[in-house]
Amino acid sequence: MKRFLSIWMFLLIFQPIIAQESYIPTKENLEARQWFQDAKFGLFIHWGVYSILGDGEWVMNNQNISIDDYEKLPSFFNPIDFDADEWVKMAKDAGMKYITITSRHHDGFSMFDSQATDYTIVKKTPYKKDILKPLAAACKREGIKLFFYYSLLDWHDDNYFPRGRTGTKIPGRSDGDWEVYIAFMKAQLTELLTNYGEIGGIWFDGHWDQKEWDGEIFGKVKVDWHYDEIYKLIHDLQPQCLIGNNHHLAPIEGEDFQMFERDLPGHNTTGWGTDASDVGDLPKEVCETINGSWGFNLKDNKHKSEKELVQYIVRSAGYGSNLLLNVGPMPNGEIQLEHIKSLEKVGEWMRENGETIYKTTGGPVAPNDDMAFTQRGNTMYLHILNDAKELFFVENFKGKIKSMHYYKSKEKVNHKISEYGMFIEVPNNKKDQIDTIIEIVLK
Ligand code: JFZ
Repeated sequence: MKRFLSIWMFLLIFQPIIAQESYIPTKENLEARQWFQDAKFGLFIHWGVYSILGDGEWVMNNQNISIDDYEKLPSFFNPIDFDADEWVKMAKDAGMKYITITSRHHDGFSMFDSQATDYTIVKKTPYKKDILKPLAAACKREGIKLFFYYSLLDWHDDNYFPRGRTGTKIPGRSDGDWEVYIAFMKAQLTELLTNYGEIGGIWFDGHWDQKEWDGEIFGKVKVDWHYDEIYKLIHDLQPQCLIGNNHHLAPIEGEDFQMFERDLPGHNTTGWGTDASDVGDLPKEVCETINGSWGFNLKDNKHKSEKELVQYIVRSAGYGSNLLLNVGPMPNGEIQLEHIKSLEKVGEWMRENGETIYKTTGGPVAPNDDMAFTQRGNTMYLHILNDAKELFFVENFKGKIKSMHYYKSKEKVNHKISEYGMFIEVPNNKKDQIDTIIEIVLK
């Protein structure tokens, strides 16, 4: 009896996250994971009625816009210049292999036709059309996989109760029924996995909203997210569909990939990211913004340069990870010109150098400020990312080298291997400002 009690005490205190029980991924799922790992580069799209205000996707929370006021936004949302084919073509030309789009963000507004709520693009906007439908069709035509971002947290629906730690000052929120909310999410996920053909994956976000904050640390999760049922539902409907969750924790059973928000695996740059000890073995995905915002931000001119973008792809790949690069389309449905241009440049680079990125795994040495390694079979690609130095050192380099030459010019690379590692000389006249790639073929 005592033992029985102590188990209950343990469960009460630690409230484990209940995951999809003894999840065994299907063959299709494992193949999809391999495809994902090889894909290396995708387009993230944050688009919703918040785009109208040009102040990011958190505007409802940041400006404490009441539910009543926010509900006026859909009536202005009429993206007459939205062209799914153009978006997909832009992504494809940039070298991206998949698109992840916000089907419903924290504002609770569904950008697709849903029978589970009236708060949708079809029922509340003058546009009246589901945007996921043409996007799914365009992706299918172009061989691009489509993933759906789906927010677990909701600032609009009263049934998202108990409320989390965000959106608490939004006027007009009331109490509701958590179980009804879970049923609502299941109904919507069923729609998303039934009405749009084969879906690459579901990208959950908002788990962290329900962690209790004691003024110093984020403690235990207040609610039961029913991940066991939700993940099972998804895998039952589409076994190949990859599940990821932006909870910043070690993977939970039932998930198929692990994501790192604005962070390289193991770095926890933000301090609230994924701890190094929580980096798992699933395929990885880093996500980052093309400027400084996810949703359209009118005043954000911190557009990343071609060099920054390419180097982030390379560094992510050096960790064996994909990069999911975000754009926030404007309320008219167009993507801003600065971002189209940046993506064109990245595309040019990927066409010339993609062989050193796609279908690679992370190399033998983790990326650092100077370099990153990628590898496929017996070939390693050393990406020199610091153009201010001419001498480089790779600590603990092991492996017997058959040949070592510049990827572009095919010229030989001066190097020396000692018991401590490898010294490499990259003179300025051999350097590429963005990435000097050295191909190393092992014996
Ligand atoms: C989340 C979203 O809130 C954001 O709008 C965007 O979609 C991004 C990709 O993902 O970002 C987070 C994640 C975690 C926290 C805050 C924002 N957090 O732990 O407070």
